[in-house]
Amino acid sequence: MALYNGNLKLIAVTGPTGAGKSTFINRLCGSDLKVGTGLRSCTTNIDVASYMMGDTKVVLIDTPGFDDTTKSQADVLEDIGGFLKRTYERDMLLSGVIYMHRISDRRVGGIAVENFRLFGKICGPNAMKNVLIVTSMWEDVPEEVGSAREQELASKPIFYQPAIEAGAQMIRHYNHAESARMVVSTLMGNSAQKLQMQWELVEQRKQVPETAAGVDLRQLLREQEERYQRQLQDLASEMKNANRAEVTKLREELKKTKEELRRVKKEEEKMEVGSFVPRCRHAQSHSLRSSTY
Ligand SMILES: Nc1nc2c(ncn2[C@@H]2O[C@H](COP(=O)(O)OP(=O)(O)OP(=O)(O)O)[C@@H](O)[C@H]2O)c(=O)[nH]1
Ligand SMILES: [Mg+2]
Repeated sequence: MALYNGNLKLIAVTGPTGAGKSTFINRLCGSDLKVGTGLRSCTTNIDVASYMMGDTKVVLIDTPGFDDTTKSQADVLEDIGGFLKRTYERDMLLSGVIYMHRISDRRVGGIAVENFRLFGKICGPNAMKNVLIVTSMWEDVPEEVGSAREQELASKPIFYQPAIEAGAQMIRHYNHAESARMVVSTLMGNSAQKLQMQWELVEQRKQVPETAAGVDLRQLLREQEERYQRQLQDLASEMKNANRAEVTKLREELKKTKEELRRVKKEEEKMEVGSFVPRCRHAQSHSLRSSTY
C-alpha cells in the first residue's frame, strides 16, 4: 500500500446518524461522500476523504452512527474497532475525534446519551483533550434558542460537562467550508493520541466485547432487554382488560416489542465474550484504501 509520506493528520468524525458528519467532510474536502436525504442512516461503512492544509494532508474519517438504522450497534462497534486497530498497527494515531451534535434537536434522548457514553469509552479519558464536540444545524434554530441549548449541553453532567472537564472542547459549525476549516484548525496543534480502544485491542489483545466500549454496550443491551421484557409484561396485562378494538392495537404492539426483543438478544449473543467472531470478510471493506492516501 502506498502511504502518504509527508505530514499527515487523521481526524475521525463521529456522532448520531443524520448529525451532518458526511456533509461536514464534503464541505471541507470538496468530496462526494454520500449524504442522507431520508430517515434512514446513510453512511454504513467507514469512508475517508482528505484535503491539504499547507503542507499537511488532513484525512477525515467518516463513520456510521451508533444509532444506525440499518446496522446493529454491535456491528458498528466492531467496524469502528477494526478500523482503529488497523490504523494503530500502522502507527497512524488520531489528531482529533469530532463528535457531531444537532443543535436543532429539541430533546437529547436516552439513545443520544447512550451513544455519547459509548463514544467516551472508545476514546478513554486520556484522549478527551483531542475530542471536539461540534454542533451543527445552527441555521435551523433561532440563535438564542441554540445558545441556551449549547449552555445546557456544556454544563449538565448528563450531557457533555464531564467530557469538557476532561479536556474536550465544544465548537459551532455553520455549514460552510470556511466554518469547517475553522473547526478542524482547532485540532491542528494537538499531538496525536492513541484511543483507549486501540490500546485494548492491540496492546492488550482484547476482543471487541472485552474492551471498555464492548462492556458498556453489553450493559446497554442488557438494559434494553429488561425494558422490552417489562413492556411485554405490561402489554400482556393490558390485553386482559382490553376491548376488541384495543386488542388489535395491543397485538400489533406486542408483535413489535417481541421483534425488538429478538433483535436485542441476537446482539447480546454476538457480544458475548468467547463467542465473538469478527466479520472478517466485511472488515476488509473498511480497511484503509491506498487510493485515498
Ligand atoms: N440545515 C443543515 N442541514 C444539514 C447540515 N449538515 C447536514 N445537513 C443535512 O442533514 C442531512 C443528513 O446529513 P448527513 O451529512 O448525511 O449526516 P450524517 O451524520 O453523515 O448521517 P449518517 O451517514 O446517516 O450517519 C442531509 O440532508 C444534510 O443535507 C447543517 O449544518 N445544516
Ligand atoms: Mg454520513
